[in-house]
Amino acid sequence: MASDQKIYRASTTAPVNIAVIKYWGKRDPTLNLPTNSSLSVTLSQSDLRTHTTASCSSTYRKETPEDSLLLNGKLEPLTTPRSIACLRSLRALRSELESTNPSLPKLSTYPLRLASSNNFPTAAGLASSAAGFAALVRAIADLYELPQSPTELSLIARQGSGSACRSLLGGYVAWDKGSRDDGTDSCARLVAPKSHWPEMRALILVASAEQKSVSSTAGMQTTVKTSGLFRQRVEAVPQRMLEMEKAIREKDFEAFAEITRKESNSFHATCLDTDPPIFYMNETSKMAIRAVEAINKEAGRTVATYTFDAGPNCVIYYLEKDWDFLAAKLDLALDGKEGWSKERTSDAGGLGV
Ligand code: 2P0
Repeated sequence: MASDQKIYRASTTAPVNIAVIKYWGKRDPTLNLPTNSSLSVTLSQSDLRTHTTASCSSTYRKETPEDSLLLNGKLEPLTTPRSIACLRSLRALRSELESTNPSLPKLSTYPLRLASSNNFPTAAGLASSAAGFAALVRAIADLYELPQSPTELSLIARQGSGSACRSLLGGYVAWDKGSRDDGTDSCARLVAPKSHWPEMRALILVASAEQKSVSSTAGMQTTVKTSGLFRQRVEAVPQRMLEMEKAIREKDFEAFAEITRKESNSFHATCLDTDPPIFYMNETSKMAIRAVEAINKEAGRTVATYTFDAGPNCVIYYLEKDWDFLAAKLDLALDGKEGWSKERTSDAGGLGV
């Protein structure tokens, strides 16, 4: 029988998610098991997403026998322990399929080629690793025709980058920290689909597209070791998770907004309490906070809330009905101010999948 010369291919996109209850701290750095549960809102794929094509072929063995990744046009190693963990788990699932159905091509034995691109700055605190690993896992799972659910695949994506597990599901997504040592219950869970709260919108104010100076992985490890505030935070988060889920279930924007901004500020206070301190927000970020606080005060109600990840860029959540008011006031408060890029995304896109 002629050997299989075919090139097998699958493409997918995965969205960015922005946490409103933050993941910060690992109880097991190898398996990426977190010290607290977290919750995020999935952004629209028309605004921020990773596109990934996965292919494999027996013919690749002759050219480049190793697995490879082309990220934004640059060849990157797929030899990090995280990538290896993801590929090993996906190959194991494909291999199971092949052993129960011997007529299937032995894709699990072929070298993999991945080509991935982001339509936003990589590693600038815009959750690029989340979308990146989610797209990698989804693309290979599609290539291998795996029957596993998004929640099951989230266990694999988590090993690539913790926050990636939340990008496999759309809408409002929790990552339950789980209690088992092997991590088999530390996975993503759908809190509500996007359609549950269609008025919700996200706006990103880009303060800097530069790569962050302290990676999340390194930063959170130092925080766990050195911050006293971190221990208080870990105790406070479970109650906040419950309140946030309730706010989302009841579409209570006032409560959603309050928890979101307090949680962001608690996370950044913990970063500051780390030794040496970690500064993700800058003066430009603080300008955005003051602007949102002033806009809410002027409106006499909560029109918008803000959150910052491991970087200076600001994500503002608001309801569609308030866009005209918010946009006009933000323009007044921020336009022309030093440090702000005029670039704004997601203002009309709403939330994803
Ligand atoms: C989050 N962040 O919940 C929080 C908020 C940053 C601040 O998840 O080491 O890139 O790859 O598991 O997922 C960033 O952490 O870290 C993150 P690793 P990851 O979105």
